[in-house]
Amino acid sequence: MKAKSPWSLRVALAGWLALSASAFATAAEPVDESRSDFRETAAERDRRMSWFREARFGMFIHWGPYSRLAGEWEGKRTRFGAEWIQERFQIPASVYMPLAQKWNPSKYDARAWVRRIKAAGVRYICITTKHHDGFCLWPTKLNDDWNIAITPYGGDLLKPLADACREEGVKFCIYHSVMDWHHPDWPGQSFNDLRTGKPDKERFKKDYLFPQLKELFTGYGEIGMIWLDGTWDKAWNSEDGRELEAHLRKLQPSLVINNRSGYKPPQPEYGFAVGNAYSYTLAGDYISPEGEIPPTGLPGIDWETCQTMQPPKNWGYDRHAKFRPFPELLRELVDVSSKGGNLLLNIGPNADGEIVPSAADRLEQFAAWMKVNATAIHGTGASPFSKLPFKGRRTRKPGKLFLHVFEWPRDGRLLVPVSNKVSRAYMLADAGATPLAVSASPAGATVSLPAVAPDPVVSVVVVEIAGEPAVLSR
Ligand code: FHN
Repeated sequence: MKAKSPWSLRVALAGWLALSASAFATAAEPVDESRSDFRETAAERDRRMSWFREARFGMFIHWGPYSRLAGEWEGKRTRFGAEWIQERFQIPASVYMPLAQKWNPSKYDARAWVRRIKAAGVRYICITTKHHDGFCLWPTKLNDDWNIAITPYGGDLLKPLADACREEGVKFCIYHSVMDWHHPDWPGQSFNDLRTGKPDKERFKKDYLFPQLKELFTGYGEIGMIWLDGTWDKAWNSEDGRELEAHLRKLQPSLVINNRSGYKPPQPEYGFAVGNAYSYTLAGDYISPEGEIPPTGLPGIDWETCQTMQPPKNWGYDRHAKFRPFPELLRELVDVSSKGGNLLLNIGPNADGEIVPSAADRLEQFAAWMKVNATAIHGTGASPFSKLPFKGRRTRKPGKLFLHVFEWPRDGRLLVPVSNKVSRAYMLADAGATPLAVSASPAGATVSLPAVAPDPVVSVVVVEIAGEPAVLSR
């Protein structure tokens, strides 16, 4: 696809915003009542989205009966998508169900999970309530054979997490797959060799999907965001997605909804090549690029890159797959933040309910970095620069630029291409904020750096300026 100027994206976006007038109508704009009775002004939307935009860093949790298999079935490996193992090896329900019936996450300690994840600087947790295999992590009343109540654990895996999130001040969010390989009425791909009768989509929506969502939105306190998924099956269409969004808006008007309900209004061209077009669908409240980061920020569009720690695309725990190195994960968080997006980084707990050591280790490294540098991530805005004369990224807050330096300049000098007067510059890691020397030139402000970078992966230089950054084109 020929790269288009950001201008074309803005024009297309204006069209999309006008089309979705019913989502955030101002008094003057007409409202398309057919879509839903959900109405909000742009200011109300900004207030509803504010926690999400401030957060910058969320944690995805993929957990289910597939975690018992951990990417291996009868000696064969999935290679990717450990949570898709039932599909990879075409395991019928009659064989897969006894697996779940033995699942006992006896070491599950939701409070310990949340504390460890919160320490890593994560502001919201999004757990799979039900993935494609249809297994429900809560004791739903809407099926009696495919939920946590049928396991030796017997309790509710969601409630302790929702409670711990609330007590620790972390937003509780949920992932919910529409696609359901188990339910007899799901009209798409199924592995339920035990089901009888003919699938019926309307019955699936009215008697299962919608009432289950009501269970979740009335039984676990306020839910920050829902991460819908599994709506690419041709059995599910845009009108189904619109209905699903409208149902959710009625259940909780404050909810943030991702873009994967299946609803697909007319789409803009982004002006750059995307890997997974489904994840870039412009719908709901934000787009969810999967395993990829937009090349530039997307002004006017809320977005969140979701990413695994165990490539390629292992969201459920895979006992064999390697974990991505921490430096790569941290620089990804910085890159996403510098472009005004969020990172939803995934962990796959093991069958016993433990955060496996390799994941725990990376959370600890995030915690150590965030303890010093969190202010350069949380609540920051996108960088005002299109490119920088050093290897790194930049985020900003009013009156402050945070320069995240990946490679420490050999000459010890950091050029900041702004014409603003710099009132102060210092290392964020320096508790005493010892002022660094700054010299002005037509190219911008040059900061003299300490001889050694305070952090081996990302060191943050704070540059305080008056007013909006006046960027010097490079
Ligand atoms: O098929 C799922 C996959 O298992 C995983 O949940 C990811 C997370 O972004 N979403 C779907 C693939 O796009």
